[in-house]
Amino acid sequence: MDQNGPYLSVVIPAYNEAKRIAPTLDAVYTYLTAQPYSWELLVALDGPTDDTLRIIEAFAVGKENVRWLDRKVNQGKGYTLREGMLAAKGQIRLFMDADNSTDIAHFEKMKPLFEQGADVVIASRDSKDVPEARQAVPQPFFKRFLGNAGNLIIQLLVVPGIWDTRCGFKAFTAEVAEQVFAVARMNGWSIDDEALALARRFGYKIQMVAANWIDAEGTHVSKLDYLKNIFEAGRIRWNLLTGVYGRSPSTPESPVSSPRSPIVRKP
Ligand SMILES: Nc1nc2c(ncn2[C@@H]2O[C@H](COP(=O)(O)OP(=O)(O)OP(=O)(O)O)[C@@H](O)[C@H]2O)c(=O)[nH]1
Ligand SMILES: [Mg+2]
Repeated sequence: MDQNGPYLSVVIPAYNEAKRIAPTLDAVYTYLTAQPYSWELLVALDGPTDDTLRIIEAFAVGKENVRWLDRKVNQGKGYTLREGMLAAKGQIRLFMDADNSTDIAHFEKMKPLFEQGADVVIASRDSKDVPEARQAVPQPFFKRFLGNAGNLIIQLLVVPGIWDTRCGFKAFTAEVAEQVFAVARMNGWSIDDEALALARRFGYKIQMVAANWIDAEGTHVSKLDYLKNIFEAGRIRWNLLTGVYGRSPSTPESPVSSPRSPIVRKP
């Protein structure tokens, strides 16, 4: 492992994924072991109440590039993702969903963009963002409808010009990840919108690749979350307006005290 850390860190925020995570870990591990570059796989947990941790412990045995962190108390995708993206050591830090709904091979479209100097590359499921984007297995109608409605407010307040800010497959250079996730504050689903708004606020460009989305059975998103998204978009806008995040990475008015207690690595 090169002293600047591995080339790629794959971070998977996961909560109660006993039914979905094992095939994803297999697919990601198989893909990464076939790559010419160095890598690590980091699962970010926050106190799953099902078998998720035992499945990861069993999977990680004898695999040196596979580790996890466990915050023990459920705080939300955002909170745990921040921890994961700051604990990761990769020069490129990619986060993806535990249900592999945008599979790891999509990184192949991102890698050349990073080689050309990209700061942030995200996958989009919306053909208004990237014409080739498609939902091979579309999300249920209510999710698409509420998601699109929510997106209009997110574009208005937080991330103009991006029609799908929520596809669980986004990559950042280490420099951007360190700055964005150190000051981000959203503990829930709005972390994706906040991270994109912060990357822009700090002067970084966001590039997009087409997702071939295969919606997986099961979701942690409740109908109430769609309402929460609107309030959180307002909070992010307010934080941006009132300088909570600062204008540049080095001057956040009030850095978030992210409790970085020691990471639970492999026993
Ligand atoms: N650590 C942690 N991860 C979470 C939490 N809630 C959701 N996640 C993870 O976030 C990822 C996305 O969750 P899903 O339930 O697949 O959400 P989804 O319905 O696909 O949402 P969309 O991607 O917007 O369609 C998965 O890896 C989840 O395990 C949480 O409270 N804590
Ligand atoms: Mg999903």
